[in-house]
Amino acid sequence: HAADAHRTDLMTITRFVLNEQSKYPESRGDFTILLNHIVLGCKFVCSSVNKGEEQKKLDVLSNEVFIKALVSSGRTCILVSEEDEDAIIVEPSKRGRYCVVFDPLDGSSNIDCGVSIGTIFGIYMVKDDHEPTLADVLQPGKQMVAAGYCMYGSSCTLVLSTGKGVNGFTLDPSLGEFILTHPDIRIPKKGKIYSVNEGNAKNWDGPTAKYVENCKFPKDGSPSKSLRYIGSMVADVHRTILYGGTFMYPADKKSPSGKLRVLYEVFPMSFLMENAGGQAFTGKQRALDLVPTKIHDRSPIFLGSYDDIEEIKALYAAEGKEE
Ligand code: P6P
Repeated sequence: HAADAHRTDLMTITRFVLNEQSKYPESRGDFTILLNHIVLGCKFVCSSVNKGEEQKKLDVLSNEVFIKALVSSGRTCILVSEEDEDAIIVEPSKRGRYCVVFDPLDGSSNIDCGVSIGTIFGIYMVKDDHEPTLADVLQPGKQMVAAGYCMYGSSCTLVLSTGKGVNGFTLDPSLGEFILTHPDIRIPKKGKIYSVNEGNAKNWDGPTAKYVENCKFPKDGSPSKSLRYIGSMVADVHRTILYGGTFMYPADKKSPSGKLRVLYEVFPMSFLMENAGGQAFTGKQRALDLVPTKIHDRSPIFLGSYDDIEEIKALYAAEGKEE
């Protein structure tokens, strides 16, 4: 009967978050309402991706759906989307205390060939109801109260952290609910996989080149690591958090700040990694300590298994000493 009990448990993402929030007497359920609107956006994108909508429309459609869902939640005051040059300041009558930074459809260039893509989001909370300004979102990632992604692939999986661990939920299309399927995700302490675009190798700096070399020709005689690179951040990060190893988008001579965006790619994935027992490093510092100066800033990123990232940090520290 255990399986049946589990089946009738119906731990939906809403119930799960309500349970979590009930530990905070002062919480008025605002976060749960906000999350429900993010979940609504994810359900819409999931059904559109599965209908095989073509990329152009889907990019724009997803962005509009998330903006409308977030504004109508009445719980947000600033939105930053990968698709919009400027931040969106929510009209006063609909304002709440949360700032949401998001990429509505990350990796969308992969849509037409069926590779998994995803929505990535991070949530900050403003302290009071002052007139919102960019300063409310130009905050280090460690100030986020929650972060997550929804991967649209063979199934639709939403992975979320509110700062106390990481949990995964899978959309049950017959119920239209995200059901808890991956409770308390912990990334393996060390992995056997590295994930990077080797096509950029000629432009890498010393420490990155050395780390990748060690993955392929281990000095300690251990087996070589496997290279897995999908080219869709949500898919590469999802594999990394479940199987272990590293995902890297390093700086290179052509792009000294790397390619990935701080607010809605680097910070949410770093927040999840740390909450799953892993690490996230920029090559210079802990990723979540970074203070963005502009809403579309980029940063190099090395994230994944705790011990593997330690190796990368040691290589950068050694380079620092050589200089
Ligand atoms: P490259 C997709 O375009 C994306 O923003 C991320 O999802 C992905 O990790 C990265 O860029 C891939 O970039 O340069 O390796 O094609």
